[in-house]
Amino acid sequence: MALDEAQLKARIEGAADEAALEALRVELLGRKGSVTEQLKAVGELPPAERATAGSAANQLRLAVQAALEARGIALRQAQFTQELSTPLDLTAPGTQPALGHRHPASLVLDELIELYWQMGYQVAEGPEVETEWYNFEALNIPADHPARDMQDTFYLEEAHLPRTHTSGIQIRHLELHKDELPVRIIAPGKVYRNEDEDARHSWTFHQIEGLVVDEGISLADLKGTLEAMMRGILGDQTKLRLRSNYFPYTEPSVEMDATCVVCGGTGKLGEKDCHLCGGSGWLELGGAGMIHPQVLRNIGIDPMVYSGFAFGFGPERIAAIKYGVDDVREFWRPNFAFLEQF
Ligand code: FA5
Repeated sequence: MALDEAQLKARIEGAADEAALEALRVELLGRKGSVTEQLKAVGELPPAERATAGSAANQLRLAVQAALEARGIALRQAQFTQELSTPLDLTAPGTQPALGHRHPASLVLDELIELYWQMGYQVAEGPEVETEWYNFEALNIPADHPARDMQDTFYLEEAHLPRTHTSGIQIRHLELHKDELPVRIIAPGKVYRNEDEDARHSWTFHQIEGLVVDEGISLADLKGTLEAMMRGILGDQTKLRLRSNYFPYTEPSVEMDATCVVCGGTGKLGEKDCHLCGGSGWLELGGAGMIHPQVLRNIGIDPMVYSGFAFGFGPERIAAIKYGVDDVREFWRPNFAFLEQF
């Protein structure tokens, strides 16, 4: 039976909402819809009737499509007008977007930068992918030197590597500023090593490098600077110790330790050795020393006139002490319950 166009249009115009309109679209124009069926039936008519019936069925399909579209627009407009006329409740509570926050290593770095800034230091930066020259050779560590084993890493193409420490920034900065001495900088950044990870070692961590070059700089200046920094960031209750050490780019060299946060400096937890400090009672925070004369010569600075000191600290170790964290690997795990405490 032929469908009545006027009747169909009336039904479409009476659709109360978009869901009813969609149901009607399926009923009429869907794969088994009545308008679709009427179009399909044209092919079964005697050839003489096909042209007239086909054109009528097609016209009906177009009219139904246009009516569906027009009703859709009218329904959406009505909804929009209604939304606009609904009064806005300005007192309704808003939805608070979740804000990120600083990572504990960044908090410590920011505090250190502030402390050094007060002491007159400037912040310098260097690339995370470093050349062998700046990471090792300019620091008095040639290719065959056993000191390379202290900082194992993987190599990229053409003598480049993810930097193993921030000490290359000393060289980069001095090359640029050797004619503007004295210099006083700190250089914070991320570093990478091939480490057997444990509670004190992760394979990605931060360092903050310090460098001072001037006439008449001595080990006493270095010691005073380190103590001022440690008191500033960890408070007077933390005990510090300097012990002699070896770095190819400083002479003499020292290592700086603070009392372990987990065992309180005893090295023991009950009968067992403390898992964080390994039983020593101390936590190594950084290395330092007076810049080796050869390093100054490599850059073109006369070591008979100028001397200086450098140091490099691990902010994660400082954060571990400051916040009582017993495993530095936590800082690099995607553990929000842990990170959101800071
Ligand atoms: C150095 O990297 C020297 N470049 C430091 C230095 C600078 C010496 C300037 C002299 C002059 P070391 O490998 O000890 O030294 O690392 C320095 C500090 O980085 C350590 O004391 C520790 O706090 C931190 N650190 C080292 N390895 C790791 C690690 N795998 N995970 C977390 N922190 C680390």
